[in-house]
Amino acid sequence: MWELLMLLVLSLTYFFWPKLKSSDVKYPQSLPSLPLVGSLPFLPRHGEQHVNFFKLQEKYGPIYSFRLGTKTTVMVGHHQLAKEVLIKKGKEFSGRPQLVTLDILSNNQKGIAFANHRAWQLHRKLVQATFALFKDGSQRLEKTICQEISLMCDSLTTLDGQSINMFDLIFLMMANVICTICFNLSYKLGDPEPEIMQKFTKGILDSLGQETIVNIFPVLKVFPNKTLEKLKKSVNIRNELLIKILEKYKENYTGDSTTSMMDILIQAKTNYANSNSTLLSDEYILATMGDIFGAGVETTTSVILWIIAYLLHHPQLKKRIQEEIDQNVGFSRTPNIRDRNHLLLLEATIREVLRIQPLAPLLIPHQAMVDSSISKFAIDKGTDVIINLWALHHNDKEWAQPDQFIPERFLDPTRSHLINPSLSYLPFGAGPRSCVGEMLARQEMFLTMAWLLQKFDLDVPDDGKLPSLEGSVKVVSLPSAFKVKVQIRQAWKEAHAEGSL
Ligand code: STR
Repeated sequence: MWELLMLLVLSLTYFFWPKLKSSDVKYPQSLPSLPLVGSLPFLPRHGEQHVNFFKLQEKYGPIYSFRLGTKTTVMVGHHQLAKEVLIKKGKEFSGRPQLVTLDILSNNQKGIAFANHRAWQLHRKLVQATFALFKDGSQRLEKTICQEISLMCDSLTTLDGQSINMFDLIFLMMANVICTICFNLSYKLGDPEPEIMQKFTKGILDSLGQETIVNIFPVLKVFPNKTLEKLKKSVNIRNELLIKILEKYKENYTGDSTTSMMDILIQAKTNYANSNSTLLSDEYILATMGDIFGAGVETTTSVILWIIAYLLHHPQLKKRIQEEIDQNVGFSRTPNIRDRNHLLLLEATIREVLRIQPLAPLLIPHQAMVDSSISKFAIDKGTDVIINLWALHHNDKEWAQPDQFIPERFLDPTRSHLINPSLSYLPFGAGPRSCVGEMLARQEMFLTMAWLLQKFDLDVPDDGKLPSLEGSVKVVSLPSAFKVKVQIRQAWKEAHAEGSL
């Protein structure tokens, strides 16, 4: 109410006229636009944003723009244009827009995901250095992941035959992998910390998912706003927990070895003492930790639930993946990362889930750092550029029956190797802003599903209720809650009963 009132007052005092553009420069076609409110009245209000923006391509083509307040946003929905933005001109478009909500989350553009230049570059490098620690041939990443999956499988064994929502167990597992990488720390089922983590993550996602007009008219943030309050509260709870972990880590820190992201960040702070020290203050470290935690837990938890949801809809496919596991791995050992070369149907299924249900359907918005162009269109410095990944993944010229779930499209006709059926596929983005955790995520998805399907049958509960395949997008595409009937596989029981192991 306050917001609307203020809007009215503002519209009487201010007039934001669309920018006058010189006639010889060609800009992407724009949706209609009015003073002050811009294209807001012309944007569809119902349904999923990414689907609406995709539909607008029918009228406006694969690149078009709209105005909100004083800002111009360009929407890109074709892979060639998307790659020009993300890769070819990746540096020019590597900025991030400043939004009131994201400023709260990132403590004014600190961290990685929503940070702008200097902070982002340094912290991205340090996170990459952390992942390199786990890539050193010692298979540390694989061991960490497998240890957590093994604990999850133990918990599932005690629930044999029951229909459960697997969210809590998967969330705990993913949180533990990330906490091991960041702090050499993990939690047990029932510990208070994972519960706190679930709560603040939900609070952050719920409030980010809410359209809030302060992102368009930042002056309105001086008025009471429930969404912003909820976001601030959740971010504070997160920071309190992370500060506690950080302090404890520092107490025990000796500097003798480098095994976690905290070690890397503390060492960088010492090494760069003069030049970059403000960029490595506790506030910056906290923001990076928050990003890595949020990105590492929420995305992989959702994607595993999506994979399971699709398998419940396609029980024959699940059976075929299990046969593939039985033939290539058997029951005498657990799956490992080298099995990725053999469990092709499982790998194809993961790729297809990432296609049909991209985790970040609009990626994270980019911003032009300099005057630039996309194809023949001029893009002014400061313009926001959004890549509609959903449009890329659902383009019917690139994908046969794009709305159908067909994992086999990622296999050659003889089903003996994986293929890239289309260039219109960027589940982890691309270029300088691409996902830093891709390798971790791919290992987590593969190993979790291989272990689960080796030992368990995942079926629709006795009430016959199938999971919904329509998620809700709150930055990340989240599946609705659903139950799975978890049963230890007969074949697994028999193999173990024979004492053949
Ligand atoms: C999830 C909730 C949270 O507690 C913190 C974050 C910050 C990083 C975000 C993450 C979020 C959602 C998924 C993001 C990630 C950065 C990269 C990742 C947006 C909001 C993706 O692009 C999928």
